[in-house]
Amino acid sequence: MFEKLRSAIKTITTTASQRTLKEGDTIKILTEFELALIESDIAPVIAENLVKKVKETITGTKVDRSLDTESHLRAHLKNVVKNVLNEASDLNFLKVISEKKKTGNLFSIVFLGINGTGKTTTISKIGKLLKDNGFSVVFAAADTHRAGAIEQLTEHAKRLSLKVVSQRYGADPSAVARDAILYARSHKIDVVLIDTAGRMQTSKNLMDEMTKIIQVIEPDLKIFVGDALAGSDTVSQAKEFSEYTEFDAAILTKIDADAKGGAALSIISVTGKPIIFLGMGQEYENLIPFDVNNFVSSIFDMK
Ligand SMILES: Nc1nc2c(ncn2[C@@H]2O[C@H](COP(=O)(O)OP(=O)(O)O)[C@@H](O)[C@H]2O)c(=O)[nH]1
Ligand SMILES: [Mg+2]
Repeated sequence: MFEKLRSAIKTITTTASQRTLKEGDTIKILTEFELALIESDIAPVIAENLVKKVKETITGTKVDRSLDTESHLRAHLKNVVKNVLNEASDLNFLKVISEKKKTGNLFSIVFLGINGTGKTTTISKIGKLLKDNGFSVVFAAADTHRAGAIEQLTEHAKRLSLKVVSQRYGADPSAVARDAILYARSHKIDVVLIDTAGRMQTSKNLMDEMTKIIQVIEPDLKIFVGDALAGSDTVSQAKEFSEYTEFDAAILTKIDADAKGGAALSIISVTGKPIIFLGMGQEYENLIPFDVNNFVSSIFDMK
């Protein structure tokens, strides 16, 4: 996982340790580090900020070369990255849902993101996860634009033995979502998962549509779904969606397909919102909780 980012960090720290460190060398190493971060899909402004922080913490600390410059440098970088990640808000997904359930009220989640990032697939995975954890679930097929979108969600619902609420193509997505909420209330369902249409970055109509769904439904959670493979594009989508919809958390998909890893760090840093799950493939089980410590270890700790 995140092999590219991991090997960039390894290269930099190893190179650094093989040099006889002189004044000025740190700057050179840090510049190389910054470039490596950017190549691993970390947004330039974040890379710069990280390097600045490393510079601040490393200045004045004495590197005992006989000890191990490499681990010294790596430990610094690791701390800085960890602190950045820990600045984001926190969300215990299953816990917040379970707490709402105890009050006897319905929990609704809207999934947002552009076409093809994995929203529908992720909703199915979440549907299975919730079902396995004892929650009753209904899907709302509120992507009424994309050909095949309703059938795709319906097929997943069938396989998972879950109910899907849908209307015809072209129907008002807010109306579909509202229908699903009414259905869930009258059937005492715990959670409604609302699929939405992907917004092309230029299409204001679709963005307005998302805003309308959010206003009508007032969901308990708004989750942004981003494709890790799209790297820096995903970071700018996250930024834009965050500004328009103020989403609560993100899920990054396609991590299995050799994603570089920088997008994860950038999204958290840019939006201040946590990543709660990683999509690791096309099967229902291929969804793992995102954990800051694991992420940081997977990048920094040498095996
Ligand atoms: N490898 C991989 N493919 C995924 C993952 N999540 C979704 N996909 C695939 O990405 C494509 C688009 O997914 P879809 O859920 O339809 O995206 P949507 O347009 O956002 O609803 C499909 O072919 C999915 O099977 C993942 O975690 N890993
Ligand atoms: Mg879809």
